[in-house]
Amino acid sequence: VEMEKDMRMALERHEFDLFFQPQVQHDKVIGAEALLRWQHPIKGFIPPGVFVPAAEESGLILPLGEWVLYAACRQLARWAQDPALAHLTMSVNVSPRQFYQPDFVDKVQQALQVTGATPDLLELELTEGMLLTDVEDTIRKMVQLKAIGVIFSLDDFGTGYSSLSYLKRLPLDKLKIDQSFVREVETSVNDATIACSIIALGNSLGLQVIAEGVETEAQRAFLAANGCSYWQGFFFSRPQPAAKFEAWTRAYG
Ligand code: G
Ligand code: G
Ligand code: MN
Ligand code: NA
Repeated sequence: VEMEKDMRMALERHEFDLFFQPQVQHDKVIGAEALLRWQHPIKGFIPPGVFVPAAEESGLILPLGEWVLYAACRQLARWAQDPALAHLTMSVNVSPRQFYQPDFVDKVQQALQVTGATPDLLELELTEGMLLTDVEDTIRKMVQLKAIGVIFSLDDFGTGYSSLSYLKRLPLDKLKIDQSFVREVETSVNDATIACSIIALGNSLGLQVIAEGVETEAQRAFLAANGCSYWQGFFFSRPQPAAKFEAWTRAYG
C-alpha cells in the first residue's frame, strides 16, 4: 500500500525513466528494449522486479504502462530524425492487465499518433501466460495492431506453458529465449537442448529468435552455431539511459 502511494507520486513527480538495451544482429544494432527504472528520491533505486509486480497488483500498471508506451514512442520518433538511429525498433514490455484492457488497441494507436512514431518500428513484448486467458480476444487484438504494422514478440519463452498449437495460431513475429536457458547453455545439456529446440522451432515457424541474457562470447557463439542470429545481453551492453545507448549504438555500428 505504501509502495502504491509512492508510485502514484512518482508518476506525478517524473521519477520514472526508461533505459534502453541494444538488440544485435551480426554486428549491427537493430533495436532496443525499453526497460523501466525508478529512482526514488529517498529510497534510491528500486528494481522493476519489485515495483512492476506491485503495480500490476494495484492496477497502477495501467497509468504506468501508458507512460512507458508514450515515452518509448516519443523516443522512437526522436530516433527517426537521426539517420544513424532511424532503423531501430523499440520493444516495449506489456503487462497482462494492460493487454486485457478492452481499449488496449486504441491506446497503442493513440500513442503512435500523438508521438508520430512509426508503427512498424514498435514491438510489443507479451508473455505466454497472458495470451492464453482468452485466446480469441488475444488474436483479435494482435491482428488489429499487426494491420497497422506493430511487431509482436513472445518474451521469456520456454518459462510458461504455451501449447505449441497456440504458438501456431498467434500472429507472432519473434521469440525471445529466456535468459534462464542461456546462462548455462554451454555446461547444462538440458539448457542447451531447450535453447536449441526453441531456435529450431522458431526458425521453422518463420519467427525471428532472439537470445536474452547473453553475457559471454562463448554463449553467443554456441547459440550462433545452432541457428540463432539475434542477441541481447550484458555481453553487448547493459540497459542504459537514452544518451548513453545512442552513443554506444553509433560507435558499435
Ligand atoms: O530491467 P530488468 O531486467 O531488471 O526488469 C525486470 C523485470 O521487469 C522484467 O521482467 C521486465 O520485463 C520487467 N519490466 C521492465 N520494464 C518494464 C515495463 O516497462 N513494463 C512492464 N510491464 N514490465 C517491465
Ligand atoms: O522479463 P524481461 O526479459 O523483459 O527482463 C529483461 C531483464 O533482463 C531486464 O531486467 C534486464 O536488465 C535483464 N538483463 C538483460 N540482459 C541481461 C544479461 O545479460 N544478464 C542478466 N543477468 N540480466 C540481463
Ligand atoms: Mn522483455
Ligand atoms: Na525476457
